[in-house]
Amino acid sequence: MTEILFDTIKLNPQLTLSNRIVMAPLTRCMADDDLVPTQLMADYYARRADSGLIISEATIIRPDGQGYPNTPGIYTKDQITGWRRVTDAVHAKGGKIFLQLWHTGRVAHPHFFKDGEVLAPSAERLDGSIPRMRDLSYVTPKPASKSEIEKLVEDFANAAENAIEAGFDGVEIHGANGYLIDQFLHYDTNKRNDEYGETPENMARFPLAIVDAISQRIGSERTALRISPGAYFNITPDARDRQVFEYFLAALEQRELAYLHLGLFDDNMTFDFLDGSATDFVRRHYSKLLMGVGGYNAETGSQAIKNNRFDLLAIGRPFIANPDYVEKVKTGGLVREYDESMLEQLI
Ligand code: FNR
Ligand code: 8K6
Repeated sequence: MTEILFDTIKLNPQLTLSNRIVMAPLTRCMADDDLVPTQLMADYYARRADSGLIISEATIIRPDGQGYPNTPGIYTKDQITGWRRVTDAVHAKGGKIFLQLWHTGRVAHPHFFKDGEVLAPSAERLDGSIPRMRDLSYVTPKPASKSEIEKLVEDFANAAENAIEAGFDGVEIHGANGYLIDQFLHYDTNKRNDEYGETPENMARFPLAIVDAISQRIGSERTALRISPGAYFNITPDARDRQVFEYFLAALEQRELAYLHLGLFDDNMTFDFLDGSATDFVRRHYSKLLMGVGGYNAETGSQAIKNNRFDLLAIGRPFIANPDYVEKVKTGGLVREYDESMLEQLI
């Protein structure tokens, strides 16, 4: 039934995955106070090295990208050294690992960094406050200037280069879940009237500039991207977003990325303006390697691959609960149910 998950799959000429089960990126807030990955994190990732690919927890490209406590970074020497410990541990067990590159945009909070402002496409404040830090309400961001946008592109590329120096097999750009890149792609958060706003071509300009700058720096075959065409987290959907994503996906189709990944918590969710699920929308507009996610188990994920909805299956919460998830799928072992209390510890 689930044999299809154990097919090998080629991401690029140099990288073949031993199976199609991918560990989804999972923020755990366990880096040290300098945002350096710890030995406990290296051990945690190494225990999951038998997945076809691990995608690291979202990792900030620079200080003003931070929106949650103790999320790791990839912009200091110590952070690169800390991540090297993780990639060595994963590689020693035969695994492959990509780093997820993150800037939270308007979801950032000045509580976490000393200098600089909260940057976003437009001065549109997110309602609410930081999970588990409820006294920290979100602030009204400053619309990024053209030179600030160019600097952000440069810093994403520098972070990708640092990831390669730290031993990663590639990077996944976090363009999903309502963070900075996604904020440019939706009308709810992008009210600009310059060359970064108003039309699909303009709204896709910053995301594509990041994809291209990183591809140029480390190779497009080591560059991947996660997107959320259907806004569902940190952003309100707008029917006009469809045209933005149609334009964006056509442009991505012209590039040779390692894979494209849906940003979703639940793939049963449908969006009227996308005529159904975000996954099926992307599949119709993009023909290359696609990673699905959101509420799957091995059986439903295998079925979705057989039905040609996507090619690779990312698994999130079950991997938090089961370090030996892949082995359990292979042998029919009992998969432990995830619950939120498991976030307190790295098992
Ligand atoms: C997430 N998710 C997530 N996504 C992402 O792109 N970067 C991240 O750092 C995180 N962090 C994160 C933390 C926690 C605790 C959860 C539960 C989720 C989303 C995750 O990658 C995945 O899309 C969802 O969990 C849905 O997949 P599952 O859990 O249903 O298999
Ligand atoms: C992407 C980084 C997230 C960092 C926070 C860590 C805790 C996440 C816990 C899960 C949050 C669930 C949000 C579900 C949104 C679905 C809305 C329909």
